[in-house]
Amino acid sequence: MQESTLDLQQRTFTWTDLASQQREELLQRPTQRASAELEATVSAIIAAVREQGDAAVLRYTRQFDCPDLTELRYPQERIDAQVAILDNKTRDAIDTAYATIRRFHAAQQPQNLTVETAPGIECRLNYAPLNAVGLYIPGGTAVLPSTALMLGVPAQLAGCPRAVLVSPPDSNGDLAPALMYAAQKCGITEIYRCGGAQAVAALAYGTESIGKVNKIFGPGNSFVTAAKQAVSQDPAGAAIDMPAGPSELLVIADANANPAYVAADLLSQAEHGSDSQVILLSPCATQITAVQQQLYQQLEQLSRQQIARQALANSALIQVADLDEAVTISQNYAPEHLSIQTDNADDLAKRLTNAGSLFIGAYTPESGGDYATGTNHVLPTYGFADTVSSLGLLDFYRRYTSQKATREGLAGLADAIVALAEAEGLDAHARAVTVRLQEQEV
Ligand code: HSO
Ligand code: ZN
Repeated sequence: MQESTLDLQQRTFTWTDLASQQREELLQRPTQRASAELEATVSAIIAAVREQGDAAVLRYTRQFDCPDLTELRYPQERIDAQVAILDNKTRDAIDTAYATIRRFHAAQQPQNLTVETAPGIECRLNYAPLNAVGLYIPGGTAVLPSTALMLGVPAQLAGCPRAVLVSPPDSNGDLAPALMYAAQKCGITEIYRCGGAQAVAALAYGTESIGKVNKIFGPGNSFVTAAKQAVSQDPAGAAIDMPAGPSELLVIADANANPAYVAADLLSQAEHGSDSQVILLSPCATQITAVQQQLYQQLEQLSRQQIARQALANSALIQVADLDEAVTISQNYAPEHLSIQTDNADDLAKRLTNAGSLFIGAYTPESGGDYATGTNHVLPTYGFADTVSSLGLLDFYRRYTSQKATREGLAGLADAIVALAEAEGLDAHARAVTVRLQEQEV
């Protein structure tokens, strides 16, 4: 898209002027490439990986990433060599981010529970770390070592016995030094050089060199997302963290917000991808005009301005009647990230529950949470934030229960169990209780 074609005035609306269908269209996410064609391509890739294992994964990786790759596993000497060349500034930044993310996630450690639900009946809720987790780190237009921390830190804290990292290599067959350092901090040594649907299939079903995992985490492009969906629906495949889509940010700003901050935040999500979506809700027309000007000005300084421009073309600057209307719209849209830049940001935040993560007040840029405040940046998109949680330590555990009854405990519940079994017409259920209580106590 050319510079001249971005007309922000055309992306500016007044909510009360819009008919309900227009409102719906405006807040629709950019269409995902979940076409029949995409699904067919992905299922062909998955089938090839299941049939041919490493040979198929290597073939796709040579085709898309590194023409001469002969081995998927990234050898430890090359990992160490990459870590050794990382500059100190990035190393220190990763150390800082690792510490805050670890602090926030360590506090989420689940506690097993034991409850005596009736005399002689003990019920337990137990948490067990997932046995093998696959961490997908996208390649493509930006290398994201921060995502390795967001997935690797909770995997490490949960004590998952196996944590495997996959990421598409560069054309020399290498993975970025910062990514390797982040992996090393998280204690990840099992690293494979592959990406896309082929990497997801390899993790889900296993190949000669890549052992199967139980659950696959991490964001990716539309091929990765479609592959994750497909393998999660197959009992022989693997579970997934959440349906992930393009980045989203909704900002609520009042007249006193700083338009330079608001624009900078909108651009920080717009630069992720041309399918990112950013939305501004403000009751103040002057604020919206000032944000428009800032967007044009700041765009000029961005290395990824073409991407940001395309994302802005999908986005909306909306004048609302008041902050109550902004709350209603935001709750309905359920954004991945929600930034509140208003005088009463804390109060407003209490009413804004449908979002992956909230960024409260003028000094909390969304990018802070992307890297270093400590919250997880893997968040539900596409409006799933009204039911799906942001990624956390618990996602690396499974929960299961146990119960133990004494003879007296069973006797105390016997009438209830037998009556319910009879009400359901399930005689054997009732008998499993009565047979025990008929016997003489030994
Ligand atoms: N904002 C992204 C995460 C990220 N940002 C990684 C920078 N690096 C999630 O929507
Ligand atoms: Zn980001």
